[in-house]
Amino acid sequence: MSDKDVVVKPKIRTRRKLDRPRLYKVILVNDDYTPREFVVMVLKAVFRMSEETGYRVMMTAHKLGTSVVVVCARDIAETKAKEATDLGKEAGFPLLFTTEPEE
Ligand code: TYC
Repeated sequence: MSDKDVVVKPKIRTRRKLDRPRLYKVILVNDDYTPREFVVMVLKAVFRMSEETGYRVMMTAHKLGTSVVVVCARDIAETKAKEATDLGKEAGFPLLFTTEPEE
């Protein structure tokens, strides 16, 4: 066989998780100071939630400590978490949204 005869071995493998970018969770963290209505207002404004969904997500964080708001691409998750946290900060509240990769 000369150098020019390159034998290409077909690579067949199952799709691995590495092929797709990881998704990120935006998490709402409870605190003792931010008014409930303010949290719902932020969820509606930043995450386009209905009053009902916003109230349910807010109450989950209020009762359990945290609540998953949305799962999306990393850059969107980080931008929205900052936007929502900043709305609280501007109003003088310690409202906090964090992000973490999905398992
Ligand atoms: N715990 C707050 C209160 O009782 C309301 C609240 C709920 C604040 C959820 C933050 O992520 C939060 N006023």
